[in-house]
Amino acid sequence: MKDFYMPSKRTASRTMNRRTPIYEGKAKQLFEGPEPGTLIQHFKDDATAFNNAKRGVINGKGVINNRISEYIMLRLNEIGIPTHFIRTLNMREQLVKAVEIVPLEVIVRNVAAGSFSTRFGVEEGAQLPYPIIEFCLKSDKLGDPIVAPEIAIAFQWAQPNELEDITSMALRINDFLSGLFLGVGIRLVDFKVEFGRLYEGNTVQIVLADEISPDCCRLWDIKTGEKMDKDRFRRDLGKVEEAYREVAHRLGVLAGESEVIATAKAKTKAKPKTKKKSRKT
Ligand code: ADP
Ligand code: AIR
Ligand code: ASP
Repeated sequence: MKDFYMPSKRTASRTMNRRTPIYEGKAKQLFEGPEPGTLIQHFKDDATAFNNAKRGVINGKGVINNRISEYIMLRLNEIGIPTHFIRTLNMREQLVKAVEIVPLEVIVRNVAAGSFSTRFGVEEGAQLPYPIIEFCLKSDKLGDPIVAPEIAIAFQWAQPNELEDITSMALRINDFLSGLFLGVGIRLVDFKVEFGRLYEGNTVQIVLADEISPDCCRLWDIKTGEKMDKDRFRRDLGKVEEAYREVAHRLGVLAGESEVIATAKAKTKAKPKTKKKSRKT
């Protein structure tokens, strides 16, 4: 007998597809948020490197990056860095404030690695005398070329005062994250962040946007020097999923694979709610 209350397949799929997609990126998707000025950021397992030249999937990456980025954005907010993060919605999604992205990738380096080592012939692992900031134009087509601040200002990609705000925030983020990772036995080698303009009433403010996760940081184990980030994927080093999970585990945001599986099962079973100990710090 047909269950009268069961929605038909058509109705169910219509309900599930109601969100308006805004943008499909390489690692994330953006959907229209529930309130004006908000977006839903969906973290995928897709991985790309070298500006889309290499493609693959890192199983569970989206879940882990969602958690790590939430944790870091919240901690940064506590020390006065304004961010786009509002709240986590589910395992792969977070609600964020919609911003106008400044089209620059802001890279902070503590230790020579990656393209820096290649460009200047400096051995990977050489400690830099102080943190070095590089700006790259956000353009996959052009291969994210490095831009001098003068060029960014000349082409109005950013105003001089915005570059000042971005630089000082990037250095504060670096100080804070270096300490945070050091505390869990990880060396923060370098990272990439993105900033955006948040328009509220008559004001516009530069805020940290996008994500901070092993996709956009170089993280090396202090004791062994082992890489715990996307370089494992870029360089075919293997144990990619394990490395991402280990970072999450050390930060205390994911107990382990069992939690991902348990949460997924709990969702499908829809058991009556029981009081659980909060994991939030
Ligand atoms: P890509 O665009 O390089 O493929 P992603 O797959 O990570 O990168 O897609 C996420 C996109 O969303 C990025 O282009 C990023 O600049 C943009 N973005 C991140 N946070 C916000 C935000 N709060 N408002 C608007 N756009 C954002
Ligand atoms: N990055 C740059 N573009 C995209 C990303 N994710 C990050 C890398 C690395 C830092 O920026 O993950 O942490 C410097 O990268 P590179 O390749 O310029 O050495
Ligand atoms: N994020 C860029 C890409 O997806 C660069 C990189 O991570 O290597 O290709």
